[in-house]
Amino acid sequence: MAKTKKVVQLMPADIKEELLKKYPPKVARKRAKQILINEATEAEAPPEILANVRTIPGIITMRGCTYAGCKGVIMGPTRDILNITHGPIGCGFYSWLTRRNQTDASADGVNYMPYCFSTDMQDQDIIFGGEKKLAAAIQEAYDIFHPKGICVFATCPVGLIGDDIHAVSRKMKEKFGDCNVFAFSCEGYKGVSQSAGHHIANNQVFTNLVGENTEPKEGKYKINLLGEYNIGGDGFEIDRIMKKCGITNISTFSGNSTYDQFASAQHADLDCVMCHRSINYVADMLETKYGIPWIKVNFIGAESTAKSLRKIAEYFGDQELIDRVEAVIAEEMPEVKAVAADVRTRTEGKTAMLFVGGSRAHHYQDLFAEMGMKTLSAGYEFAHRDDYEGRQVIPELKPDADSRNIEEITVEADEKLYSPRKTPDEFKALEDAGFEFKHYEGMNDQMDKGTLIIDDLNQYEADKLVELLKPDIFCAGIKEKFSIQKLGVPMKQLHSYDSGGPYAGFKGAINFYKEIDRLVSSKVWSYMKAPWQESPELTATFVWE
Ligand code: CFM
Repeated sequence: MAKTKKVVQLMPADIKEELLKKYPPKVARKRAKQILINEATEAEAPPEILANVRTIPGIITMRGCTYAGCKGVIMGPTRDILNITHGPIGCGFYSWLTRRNQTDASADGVNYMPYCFSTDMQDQDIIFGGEKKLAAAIQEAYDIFHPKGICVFATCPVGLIGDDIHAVSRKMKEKFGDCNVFAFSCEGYKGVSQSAGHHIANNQVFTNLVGENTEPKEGKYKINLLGEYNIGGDGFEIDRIMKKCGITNISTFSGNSTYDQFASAQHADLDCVMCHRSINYVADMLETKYGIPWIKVNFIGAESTAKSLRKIAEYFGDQELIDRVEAVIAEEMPEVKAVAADVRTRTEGKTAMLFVGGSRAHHYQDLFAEMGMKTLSAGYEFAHRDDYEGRQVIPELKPDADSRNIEEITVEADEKLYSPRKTPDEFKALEDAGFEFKHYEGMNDQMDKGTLIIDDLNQYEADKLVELLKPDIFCAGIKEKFSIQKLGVPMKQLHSYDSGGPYAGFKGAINFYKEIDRLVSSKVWSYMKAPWQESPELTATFVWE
């Protein structure tokens, strides 16, 4: 795309029509429900978005699979649980170390992150069954490493041939006696996206691990950080700030996490949920079983970080903590503000598009706003309606054949371990003062009227959107990176952060401002022209055109 002047006067409805124009009618009808013109600020009933449904075959989606959500996202960042992929080697290899979830093994030196464990299934295993091979792999891993826990992950062929990975794991667990072995039926095709894999992983962790360590944990203000995966060291920066405030993080689900952290989660007095999509139901289960209340937090953006810290302090209600949090904010903010003021001279008024996973397309809008940048369009790959429209829609969500495929576990209050963290009066006083428990307003609420919110954006639509709206930066993942850059627009990966980060917390905000400033101020991509853009040698039309 040649460098073009910005003459974007298109109405959102025109853009939507333009995106749908090339589709066959049936496809267009379905996609139309996933492309929303945001009117939530004025309309009486905010429009509904279609989300968490299967991608239409043939469309090049940005999504990943259920195995990716289970093994890669939730269990991948754990450092002392040994994760074995039961399947052909590709699934293990491509889910190994590509997500940039960082670990620090300095405490005890145990870190399985650099290893890729796979049963390396071959044709004969698919034909005759792979259970023996799996048992041998678990045995070998145990003999070499003696880990506290071994997790087994099913890939597509395992489900198709019917290997009973749970029975094998149970047998090995009994045999070892000192190693917790459990498995996940997270075949790639099991759900519509990686979101199903999160659910499968979290259910098993909750059932097989949480609550196991009954030894009390030290700390005056004890929290769990749920849904933080330490991409590019985000979790390290959040931990640094927590420590400075005197808040004890008992367990992070699951960035740089350990077996013992999961096993001790019930000792926390507050659950703080970062990524709502991947874990909100665990927060609910922890509350039901142990009595730990939960709040939504966001450490992406300096202002959001400050707000989240204040919220935690308000919950504990201790003046000492409230003062400490204010002191930390006062100490950290001046540098953040100085960098923001500098970059703003170049970033103010610039525009962004964000199409990421199930949470970041929302959270990162705060960082862009701090730089004076406007989000033109955004969407999630695999979030559910509540991540767009807010948690109040949860009772309306109807289960379909795909969601019914994912186990829902029922949790009850633990006879011994359940204890309410505050009295009903204390809860009421907090709520009367405007404190919100279990609250997430979703992405749409924050976005301007008339912006386009698009679920499960695909490659065709991404290219079209960029062509029509010409944002100053496009944020998505590696699959989108090069096609966007070829359109002359800078692209920032918000999954892996390219090679950057951390972007969470105060120091992270500074890193992000500088990185985005560098990207939007550079003209290099707009100077490029691919040979076929100058002299196309082949043109074609679709059969239905
Ligand atoms: Fe949550 Fe994530 Fe995300 Fe996610 Fe992910 Fe990720 Fe993501 Mo990539 S858990 S939903 S499945 S915040 S790997 S750390 S960046 S798509 S927006």
